Amino acid sequence: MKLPAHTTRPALGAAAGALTAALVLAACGGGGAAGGRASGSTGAGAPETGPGTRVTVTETEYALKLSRTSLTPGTYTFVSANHGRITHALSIDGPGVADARTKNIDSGRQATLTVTLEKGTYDVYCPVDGHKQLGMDQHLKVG
Ligand SMILES: [Cu+2]
Repeated sequence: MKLPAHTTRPALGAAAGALTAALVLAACGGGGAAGGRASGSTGAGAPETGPGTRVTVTETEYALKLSRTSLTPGTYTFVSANHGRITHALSIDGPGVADARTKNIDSGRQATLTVTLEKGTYDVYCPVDGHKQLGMDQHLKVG
């Protein structure tokens, strides 16, 4: 009985990959109205969606806007939406988090970054060349 399941392992791996891609696409497609809390209950093992409390980061040229700038210690999933016209990304640096970053985010897309924050001050910025210096830089207090 177990043999057939064993032989399908590569196919299952591919299916999991496709599922992850589908989830990412779904996240990019909007549909925020359906409610963000549902996505965490799928248990599909997709770390991209993240288990943490959501914090929204809106990116434009050249600014970052966080939905919250004061947090308590814990795990957070930063949902970074690029509302600008050029490519951005999101990076977080601080206690226990060393320059964690999303992949590059094209205009109109979004990406998530899950980190565990401790007490302290974190630097939330865009790691794309020069953008931090141009103003895509925010401090986040955790305490
Ligand atoms: Cu940028």
